Amino acid sequence: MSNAYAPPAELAANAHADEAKYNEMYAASVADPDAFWAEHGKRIDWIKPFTKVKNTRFDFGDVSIKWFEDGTLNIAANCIDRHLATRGTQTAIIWEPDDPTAEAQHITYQQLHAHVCKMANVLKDMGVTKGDRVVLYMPMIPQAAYAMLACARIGAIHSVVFGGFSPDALAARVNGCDAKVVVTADEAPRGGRNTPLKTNADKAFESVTGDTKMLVVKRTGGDIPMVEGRDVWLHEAEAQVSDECPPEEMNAEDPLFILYTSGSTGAPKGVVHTTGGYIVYASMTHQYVFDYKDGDVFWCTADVGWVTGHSYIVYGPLANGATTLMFEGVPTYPDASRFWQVCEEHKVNQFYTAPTALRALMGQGDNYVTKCDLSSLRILGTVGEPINPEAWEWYYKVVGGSRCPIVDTWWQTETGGHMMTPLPGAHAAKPGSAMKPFFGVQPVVLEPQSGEEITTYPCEGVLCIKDSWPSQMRTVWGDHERFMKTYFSDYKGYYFAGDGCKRDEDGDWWITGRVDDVINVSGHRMGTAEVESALVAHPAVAESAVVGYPHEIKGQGIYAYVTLMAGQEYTDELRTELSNWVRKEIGPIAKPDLIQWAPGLPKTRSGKIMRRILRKIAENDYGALGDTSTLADPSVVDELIENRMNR
Ligand code: 6R9
Repeated sequence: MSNAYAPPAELAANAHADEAKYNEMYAASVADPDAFWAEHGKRIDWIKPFTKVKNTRFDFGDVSIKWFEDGTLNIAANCIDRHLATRGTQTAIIWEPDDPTAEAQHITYQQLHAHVCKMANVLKDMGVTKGDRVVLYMPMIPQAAYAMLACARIGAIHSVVFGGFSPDALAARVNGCDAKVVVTADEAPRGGRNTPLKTNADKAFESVTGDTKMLVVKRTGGDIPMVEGRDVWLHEAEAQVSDECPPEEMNAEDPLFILYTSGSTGAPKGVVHTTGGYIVYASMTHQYVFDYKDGDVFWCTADVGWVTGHSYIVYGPLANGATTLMFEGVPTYPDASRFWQVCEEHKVNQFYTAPTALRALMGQGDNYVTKCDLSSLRILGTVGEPINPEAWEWYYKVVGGSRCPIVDTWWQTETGGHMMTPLPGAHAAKPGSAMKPFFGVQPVVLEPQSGEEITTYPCEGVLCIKDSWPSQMRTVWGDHERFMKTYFSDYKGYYFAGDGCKRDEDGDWWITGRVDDVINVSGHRMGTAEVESALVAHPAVAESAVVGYPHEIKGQGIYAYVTLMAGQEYTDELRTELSNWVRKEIGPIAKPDLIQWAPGLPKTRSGKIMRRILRKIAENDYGALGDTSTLADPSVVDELIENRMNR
């Protein structure tokens, strides 16, 4: 039995939900989802109120997910306009720039309204109308949030591409959704260095096939070329437009955004989220999971390029009238105290980050934390990957002073919001456990082969979800077949998350990691197939197989086995070249940590690479290689073991 950390009594007594309330609300949410969500759907301002609540089918071949389908609303109006009367002068966004000596900005709800309306009018002037796609390739600056909300205001669908992605990756996403405009900035400062976003976007545009325009934010003032007739400076265009822009009336099921994410096969998928269910669920989880109260300062350290930034920097907090902190920098610049200094300076109440950042900071020593005044902190959160108990305990004791409950939130790009997590006032959290499903979420453990539900516990198996929740993804952009095949074909009648899980003797949930060919590097999802296709795109490479291996800081590292073309020499220079090549093809987050030359790869007689074996070799776990009798040539395994890379 692992340790469990109960919330302080006072916190539990004042929380939105204590244990009894959680139990009561959870029971109601699964007993009668229609009634439960009809009630909680009211947390949002509807233009035309919904009369229908849930209309969802998980039948493979006929998957259809609709929530609040006859209601209409506008998300930007919910995140901004409806707060103006009561909190117009309250800070909506605190922006903390990369440079610690530069002044933070406080943007009020009134100011947010003006900024968003102006950007919306600029986008309209550039020809963007309801349903058009707009790609954002942005630094972590307030304009990233303005652009998302500006799209929401006029009914355009945004697709944020992480600023660390390469020009090729950007071009694929711009073409993938046929974007009308790409919003970017001259440069993105991070950790004291500037990423040349506009230059990257220019390179991407060499392979953009549509008639796409570029809207450019001046962030650093760096010298960048503008293309006449294609590129527009935001500050120039904004000077020409009004700061009023009426919000478009959107149907609950109109798409809000597309976010590309990695899967086990093929190119990244465009995950589609819609309007009504998404905002109901994002705002409700933000309120309950972080026990958000009026006046709190909430900080989620994610980048807006990931779903966490969408739901818990922008949409959830702003729908709740919160003060949300946006940080441009990195945890270790100028030193390992940055996070904690920002918490002290802005009196942060809820702090939400990734285990990989905690592991990196933990290694730098406690003094970076303890020299800061962290007494404002009330709730801590983690997301993105499993957290190891050591990092959890460090977070709890050193950062939280053993006062602050930790919410370990399991969810995905596809789920739109938190799926399993302790509620801070309700559950005695166990380090490493995602504990309990959020309201309306019905997780099940399936036996991986038979697909049978395991109802006894403790147990272990694959994690599936039995019924829909409001912020579930609706489809893959332009490919509903792929949506059904990816999530509903392995285990019929269920949403298959791609993760494995355990349920312990108390019925608490533990996520054990991906069971597919997706690896999780520093909390970022990487399809091994994507890295492989980048490698084989190099002229010297004949074949490659990529797997994850345990990495102390990153959680998982990228281990690539590479077979070269006949006649190519296996040299250290080429190894470095290939690493840099992947970096260029996809982005720095995909750069392999280790490349092992593999003149032969273990294959079945039908030619299928046996990744299970490659994973074991990368993990240094030869005792568990399992059955190798189906290999076409078992001797390649010995050779790979002999030459495996040290880590
Ligand atoms: C929100 C986000 C999703 C994958 C998911 C799982 C892993 C996320 C986790 C976690 C264990 C947690 N994951 N949170 N694993 N405990 N608290 O991260 O979305 O980028 O789509 O990644 O991340 O493997 O399937 P996304």
